[in-house]
Amino acid sequence: MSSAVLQIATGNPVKPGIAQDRRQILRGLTSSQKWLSPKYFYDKRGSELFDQICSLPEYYLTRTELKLMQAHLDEVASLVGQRAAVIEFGAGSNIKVRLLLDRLEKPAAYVPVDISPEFLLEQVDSLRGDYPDVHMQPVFADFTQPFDLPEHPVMPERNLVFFPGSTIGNFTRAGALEVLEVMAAEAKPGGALLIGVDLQKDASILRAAYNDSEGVTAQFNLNLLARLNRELGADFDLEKFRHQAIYDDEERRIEMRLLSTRRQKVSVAGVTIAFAAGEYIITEYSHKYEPEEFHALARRAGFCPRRTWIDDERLFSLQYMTVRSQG
Ligand code: AVJ
Repeated sequence: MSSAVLQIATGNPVKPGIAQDRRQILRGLTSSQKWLSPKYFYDKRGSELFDQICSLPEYYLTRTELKLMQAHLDEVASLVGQRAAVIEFGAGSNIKVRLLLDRLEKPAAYVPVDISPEFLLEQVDSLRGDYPDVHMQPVFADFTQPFDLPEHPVMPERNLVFFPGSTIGNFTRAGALEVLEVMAAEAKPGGALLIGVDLQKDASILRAAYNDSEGVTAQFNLNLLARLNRELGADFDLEKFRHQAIYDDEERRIEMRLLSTRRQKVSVAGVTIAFAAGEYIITEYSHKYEPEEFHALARRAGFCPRRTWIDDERLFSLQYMTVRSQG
């Protein structure tokens, strides 16, 4: 096969960039509490900065998850069995999918699901040559809503939904339940989920992870404004905004903000947005769970937790669960 055919699951035309998200972006910026979705972080520059974050000494998430995967994927493979279709929510890190496909027994298909057509094609093109027997079928969709799965030339034994990186933490607890419900519906009875979930821990460790000493996370956060300047013709002055990441004890989450250091007006896609001095835009939540709390949430979504692997420092968890059969 030459280049990948995109499944259009949303009915929307496939266009790169955020211009078509203008309305959602303006809705957030004109709310009384201003917000922007973290899904817009990942343009080319944002993805480069995120890669840098992943190798920061303070950012324990990625390396701990990779260690857990290295140590336990053989067990995952024996639980999953032969000819699984791997459905990845978000076209994420190449390294993690490769680790998984390398360990699974005769995987039948790989289906990344993402809102970015560029990332989908890149992901699949970089894997295709190395996994000639795995049917690669990217799906262009917003995975927070149910979507149709493609057919495969080899009938998979079961679906394995893969959602690494604790991206589930971006959602509120209520939102995470909904995403888990979509995953259970996509995995289907007999299917399974392998998910990375970041754990509650000492707030000082969490604050350091999102306020790194090199300021990479600050650049990552501020790049969101640079992206609105580039793609929506906004005129944010990046010198007049500051990165902030606080830990909210009650909600058990990191909250990332872009704080206006003065009273100012900004134009976004032709709309004027006023900021008071000290007013901020919420750009990301990163929720932290106790393992049992996440199990309870997963059970409500129709999963049966089977295995949870946690590192010795109790920083991060890798969880394997199966879809509960009806009744
Ligand atoms: C990719 C959503 C898991 O919440 O830790 C890293 C993104 N934001 N540093 C996270 C992120 C700031 C990350 N996730």
